Parts: sequence; structure tokens; C-alpha cells
Amino acid sequence: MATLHDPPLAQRDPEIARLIAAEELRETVKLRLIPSENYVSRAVLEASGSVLTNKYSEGYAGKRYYEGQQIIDQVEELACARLKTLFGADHVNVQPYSGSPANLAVYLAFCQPGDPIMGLGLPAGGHLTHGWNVSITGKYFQSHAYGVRRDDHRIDFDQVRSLAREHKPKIMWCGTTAYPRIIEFDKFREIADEVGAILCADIAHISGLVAAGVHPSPIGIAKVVTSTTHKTLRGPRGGMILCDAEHAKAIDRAVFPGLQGGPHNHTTAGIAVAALEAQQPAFEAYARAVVDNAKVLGEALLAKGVSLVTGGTDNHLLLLDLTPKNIPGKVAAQALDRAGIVANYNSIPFDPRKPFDPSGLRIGTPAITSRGMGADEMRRLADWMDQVLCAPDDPATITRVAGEVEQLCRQFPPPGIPQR
Ligand code: DSN
Repeated sequence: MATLHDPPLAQRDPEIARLIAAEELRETVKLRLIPSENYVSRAVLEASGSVLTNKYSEGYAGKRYYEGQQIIDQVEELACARLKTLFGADHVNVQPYSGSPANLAVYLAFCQPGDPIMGLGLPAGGHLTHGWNVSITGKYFQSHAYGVRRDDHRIDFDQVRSLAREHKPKIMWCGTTAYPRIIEFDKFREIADEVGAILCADIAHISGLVAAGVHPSPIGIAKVVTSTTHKTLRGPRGGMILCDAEHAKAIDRAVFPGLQGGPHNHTTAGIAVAALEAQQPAFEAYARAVVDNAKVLGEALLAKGVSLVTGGTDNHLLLLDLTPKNIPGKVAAQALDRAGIVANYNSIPFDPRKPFDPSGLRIGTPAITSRGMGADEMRRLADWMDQVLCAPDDPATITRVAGEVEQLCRQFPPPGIPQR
């Protein structure tokens, strides 16, 4: 039989090859400010795009349901060992396909349908899977969302305590997707202990900052910690669950066979590489720069008359309230995108507008910091954003800013993308 003809992508499927090249260009010439996105290194890309995608490996190292695991077991053990060292955790499960499945596995491990649970409400900066009503987690469990205070938009611990005392949740989530301040894990733990809840920290947004020590760690405070691996941690798209020894078995059983089939071994390898990179001193410097850049960007935007939810940031993101600028978040996001500045429109706490057309804009510095940008570039960025927000319908402004943005971006080639 003839050998299977095996041409490179550009020959096999020029359409997809062209689209990938176009995305490489987009990621090169735009300022990517979506705070949950980043650039992975070339090494992470290579591992993620490897032959490890060819293998099935249901189970865990040494206890698989298919033969041929000589290599895969080593890959997964290496990923887990590196993550355990990086975060100081007793146990790591690196198989969740992403953050939402990681969180679903936590429910499966500890809850029965209908059990009371608590999490930060979506409009206050929580995540769908922390019990929001349109998510399976809000439908299958009795969810009691806490929020932020009306006066300063910080987590309302009085409300957390009173809801917890009233409803006695099985699990209590702490973790956010649009909250620019430090998460006070110890305060949550105190309340969770008082009512017998298992405290689960979802650190998807901040896991890179936690690994680098620039945000307090929930390890040793929360019993279970979940995260994606592709945000500030700069790994491939994936998920993980870290927990204490006591909960390890329940978590592993929930992920497999409870929720998922075969792990994505190419992703596991990419996560292992990202964990190795995050152990280097350069990663700590990177994480510090992410936060420093966010602070400089926030101050520069405040100086332009933009209002910031909570008045500033402690982490990698800023939530802009555009009400004083008299421009809805969606109009702003679309105009900025045309000008080469990519963000997402977002609800702000107590938003009078609808979620699909809210008052806010969410931006973050993980990706632009991965390109090596610093304080000077943050000030230029604030200036460009202000110009666009003041003239979202002016094609001349948009075109000029897009050109200037591209010029700057060309000076800071992103990791992982071949420059043509
Ligand atoms: N989609 C992620 C984010 O943008 O924050 C959360 O899952």
C-alpha cells in the first residue's frame, strides 16, 4: 500500500493555513487587552501541537484503561509535579479540559443536585459556573449569589456572612472574572468554616500572579483551587484543580470517570512547559510588570476622565465605567477594535444597562506585558483609548490610531509568533 500522502498544512488545507496566518498577523499588529487572554511561548505551542494529541489515556498514571502509556504517564506526572511545586499544593489534577469543566468536577465531587451553593454573582464580576442562573450550576444547585458593596464595589463580606448563615452552602466559591482587587481568601475561609462549607477558590484569572507571589495564594486556605491554564499563567487552553490531600480522591474521581473521558495529552504537555517557565525568575518579573502596567494604565485613564470600578486595580485588569464619557461599553469596544485596541464590553456592578449593551469595558495587561511593553507604552495606550472614546464615529481618528498602534506593536513582537 502506498504511504499516506502527508503534505504540510499550507498544501493540504490552504484555507485554514491562510486563516492561521491572518490570526498571527492580527495578534501581531493589535494591542490585545482582553484580560483573560495572553501569548504562549513557542515552546508551549510546540508541545501543544505535538503527536501527544494522538493518544487516548483514560485514567491516571499507572492506572489507565488503554495500553501504550509509557510516555503519557511521564508527561502527566511531570506536569503535576511541576504544578505542585509551583503552587505548593498537596495534589493536582491537570486533566480538566478548561475552567468550566474543572468547576463542574468540583460540584460533582462534593454536591448533590439541589444542594445550596454560593458564589459571586456574574454582574458583580463572578463567573457563570459559580452558580449563575443561566448556567447548569445555577439550574442544578440552589444558588445564592453574593455581590459587591454599592459604595466602593468591593466584595460585601457582610452579605457573604449573612447568606452563608441563612443557607448553609455545601460549597462556597471565591474567584472572579472582572474584579480588579485582591481576593481576601482568609475572610472567605473564616465564613466557610463557620457554616461548614467547603471553600473553593477559582483563580483562573490570577493563577500566574499567584504562582509568582504577586497575589496572595489560596493554597492552605481554600480546600480546593481551580484554574484555567491559559490566562496569566501563559499556558495552553486547559484547566487544573489543586487540592489538599484529604480531597484528592474525590476530585480525581469526579474528573474521571465522573465528568470527562480521555485527557488532552498535548495540552498536558503544554501545561508542563508553562509550569516550567513559570518557575523561572523571569516569570516573577513578568507577573510584577503585569500588575505595574495595569496600575500605570489605570492612573493614565483616570487622568483622562475615565471612571474605574473601585477606583483602580491591584491585579492585571481594569473595569472601566464609561458613563462619564457618555459612550456605551459595546460602542466603545467596537470602535477600539477598529483602532487596533481589542477589549471586551462588560457589565459594571449595579449596571443600569443590559448585559449585551452594558456601561463598562474590561481591559487587562497580561498579553501586552508578554510583548515586553512597559509604563511608556501604557501611557500611550491610555492616550489612544481616550482619543477613540471621544470620537468613536470619526474614521480619521480610528484610522490614524490604528496606524500608530500597529507601528508600536511592530516594535514589540509577541512570543510564539514567527515574524514575517
Ligand atoms: N471567558 C473568561 C473571561 O474572559 O474572563 C472567563 O471564563
